[in-house]
Amino acid sequence: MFAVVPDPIPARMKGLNRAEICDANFQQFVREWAGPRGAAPAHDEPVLAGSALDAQGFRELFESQLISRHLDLMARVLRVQNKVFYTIGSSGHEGNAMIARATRHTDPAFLHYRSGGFMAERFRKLPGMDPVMDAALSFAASADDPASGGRHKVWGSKPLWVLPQTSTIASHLPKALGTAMAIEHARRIGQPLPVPDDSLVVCSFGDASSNHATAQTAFNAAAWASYQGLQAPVLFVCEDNGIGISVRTPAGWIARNFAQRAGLDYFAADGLDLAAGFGDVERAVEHCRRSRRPTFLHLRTTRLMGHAGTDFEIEWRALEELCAVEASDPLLRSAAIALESGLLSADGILTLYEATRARCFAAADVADRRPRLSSLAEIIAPLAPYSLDAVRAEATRCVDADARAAAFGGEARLPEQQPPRHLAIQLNQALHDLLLKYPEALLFGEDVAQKGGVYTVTKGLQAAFGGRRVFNTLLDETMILGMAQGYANMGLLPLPEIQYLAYFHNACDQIRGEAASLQFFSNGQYRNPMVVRIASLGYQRGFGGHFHNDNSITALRDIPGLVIGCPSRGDDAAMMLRTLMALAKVDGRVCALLEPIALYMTKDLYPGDGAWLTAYPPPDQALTPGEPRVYDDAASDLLILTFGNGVPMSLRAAREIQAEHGWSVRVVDLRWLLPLNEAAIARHARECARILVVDEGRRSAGVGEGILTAIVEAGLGATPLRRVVGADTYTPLAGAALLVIPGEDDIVDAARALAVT
Ligand SMILES: Cc1ncc(C[n+]2csc(CCOP(=O)(O)OP(=O)(O)O)c2C)c(N)n1
Ligand SMILES: [Mg+2]
Repeated sequence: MFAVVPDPIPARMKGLNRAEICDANFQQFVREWAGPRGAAPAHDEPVLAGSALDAQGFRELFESQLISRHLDLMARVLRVQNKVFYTIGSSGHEGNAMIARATRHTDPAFLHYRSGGFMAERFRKLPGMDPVMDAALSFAASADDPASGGRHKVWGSKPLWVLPQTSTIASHLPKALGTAMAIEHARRIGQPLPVPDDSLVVCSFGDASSNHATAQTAFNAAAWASYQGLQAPVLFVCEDNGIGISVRTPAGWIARNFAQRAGLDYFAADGLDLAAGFGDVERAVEHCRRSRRPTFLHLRTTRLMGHAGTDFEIEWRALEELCAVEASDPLLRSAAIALESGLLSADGILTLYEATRARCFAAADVADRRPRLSSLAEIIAPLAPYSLDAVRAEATRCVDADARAAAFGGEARLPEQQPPRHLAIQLNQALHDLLLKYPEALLFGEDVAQKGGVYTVTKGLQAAFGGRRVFNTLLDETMILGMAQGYANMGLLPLPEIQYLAYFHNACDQIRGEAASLQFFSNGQYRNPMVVRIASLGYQRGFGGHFHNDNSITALRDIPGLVIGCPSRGDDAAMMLRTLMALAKVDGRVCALLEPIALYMTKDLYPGDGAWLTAYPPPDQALTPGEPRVYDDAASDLLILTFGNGVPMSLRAAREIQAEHGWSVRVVDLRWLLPLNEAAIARHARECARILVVDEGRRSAGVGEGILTAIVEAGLGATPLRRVVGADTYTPLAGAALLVIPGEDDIVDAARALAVT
C-alpha cells in the first residue's frame, strides 16, 4: 500500500466519484511527498538501487502509465457528454506497460481490455505514432479509428501487431496459442512468416477469466503441446486484480492453480511496482522467447474506479475496502519511485500529469469532431469482402500439369481419368488437389491423419503430404478452431475438420465471436481465412442417434460474414471446395463446408443405378458462390427447393409426384446456405406454379424459414407452397430417427396437399 487510508473515512467521501478520488489522491500524494529524495540516476543507471529498470526506461514507462490513466479519466468525463462510448478502463493495470517494453512490436499480441499501458508503451516502438490520438478515436467510435474504423472500442493496431479484441473474455486464448504454434509450424513447412522467426505471442487476460472453459482449453492445449516437446512460444499474462466485476478470486488461487502446472512455466511479477516488477517481466519474456515454451506470467495488479463507468462500487463494496484498493494505485508507487530516485520533482510530475490530461482531452476533442459511421454500407464493408472475378480466377487456377500428374502417380491416375465415384472419394481427391495447390494449406482435426477420418474422407493425405501438413489434434473443438485462427494469422491456410456437426456447437464461439468477426473489428486489416469442414446432418442408416445425426445448422446460419456451402454430390463438393479455398485465399473469408455424412458413400439414386456417382471435375472447374444446381430447368408445375440429403430424396419423390399428378417437377439444389441466393430462389419460384421447400433441418429457425421468406418477400407468397421439414426435437436412435426428419413420403404427401390447394 502506498497511500494512507484516511481514518476515519470522512462521510463526504461516500458520495464522491471514485475516478475523481483517484485523480485527487495522486496529486495530493505527489504534493505531500515527504520521503527520501536521491540524486537523479543517469538514464542508463538503475532507477532505484537493485532495480533491473534503468532511469530512461522508468521514465518512459511512467509516461505510458500516465497516458493510460488519463485516457480512463477522460473517458469517464466525456461519457456523460456522449462523446465517448466506452468506459472499461485500465486503471490499476498500467504496469502491463512493462510487458510491452520487454517484448517487440512484432510479437503478435491478443490483449485484455485493460491494456492502455501496454498500448501506450508499444506505440514507442514505431516512430510517428500517437497512442493518445488512436485511443481517443476508438473511444469516440470515430470512423477514423485506425484499429476498428469505429466499430468497437478495441485495443488493436495493424503496424504494432495487436490483433483487435473486444471485451468478451478468454475467447482469444485459443487463437493466441494457435498463433504461437503457427510461428513454429510455418518454419517447419518452409513457409514465410509475417513476423521474425523468434517472435513470441503475448496473450493477456484477467484473473477471473482464467477460470473460463475457453481459457482452460488453451492452458491444457499448451501443456499438451509442451509435454510432447512441441514448441509454442506464448506468454500468457494473467493480470490478477483479485476480482471479476464483483466476484472475488479467492486469495492465492491463481498461484495455486498455475504455479505447479506441468507444461506451463510459471513466473510472477509485481505489476504495481515498475522498479521491482520489470526484472521479473523481462525474465518471463526472455524465457518464453528462448525456450519457446508456453509461459505463464502472473502479474499483480489492482482495479481502480470499478469494473467500468457504470459500476458504482460504492453501492456494493465497503468504503474501507475501496480506499485500501485506491491506496494500492500503481501510479502512486511510480510517483514515489520518481521522487525517491530524484528523477523527477513533485512539480515535474504534476506538470507531466496535467500535460498528459490536456493531451488526452485535446485528442478527444479532435476525435469527437471526426466523422462517425453513418451508413449500413460503411459498417458492413469489411465484413464479407467478395471479389468475384479474382475468386473465380483463383478457384480455377491450376498447378503445373506435370507436377500434378506426378503427385497423383502419373497421368493415368489423375482423378478426372477415373470412373465416377461417390462423395467421400471426390472430397478426398479435391483435398489432395488443394493441398498440392496451396503449399501453405494445413489439414487437421480429430482422427484425420493415419485413420483418414471417421469416414475415410482424408485417407492417404497424411501419407501423401506428411505429418506436418496433415495431422491429428487433441480432442478439443475449441482448440481446433483456435489453432485454425492462429495458423491463418501467420499466413497459413487452414482446413480444420470438425468430426460431427453436433460437436461444432461447443466451439461455436470460436467462429461466431472470433474468426468471423476479425475483419469486421479490424476494419479489414486483419483476416483469418479458413475452410472448416464439418461432417453434418442426419439419415445415417443404423448409426448414431442425435450427436452423429445433428440436422440443425441454425447456429452457423446467422453468423455474420460466414460462407456456408453444402454439396449433395461429389462433383459439386470438389468444385465447391475449390471456390471456398479461393474465397479464403483472395478475400480472407471464413468458410464452412457441411458434408452430408449420409451421402458420403451413396452410389445410387435408385438401387443399383449408380446415379449418385459423379466424374471428378478437372481442377479448372469451380462453382460460383450462390449458384444452385437445377434439375430440369424447363419444368414448371412444381418447384422443390432443397439442399443436402433433400436433393436425392426430392429427385426420387419428384418421379412419384410426376406419375401421380402429371406435373413436371423442377428440383433446385441450393448448395449455398449462407448467404442464401434469394434472387435465384425468387426466379425459380416465379417460374413455377407450386412450391415445396424440403429442409432436413428443424422446423424452427431452419434454412426453410429463410427460403420461404425470400419467396414471400419477392411477392410470391400467393403461390401454393408447403414446407417439408424436420421436427423440433433431437434425433433418436435407430429407425425412430426417420420419424423426426423428412422422408420421401412426406414430400409426396406435401405435393398431394398442394394438389388440393
Ligand atoms: C464470456 C464472457 N462472459 C462474461 C463476460 C462479462 N464480463 C466481462 S468482464 C468480466 C469479469 C472479468 O474479470 P477478470 O478476468 O478478473 O478481469 P478484470 O475485469 O478484473 O480485469 C465479466 C464476467 C464476458 N465479457 N465474456
Ligand atoms: Mg480481475
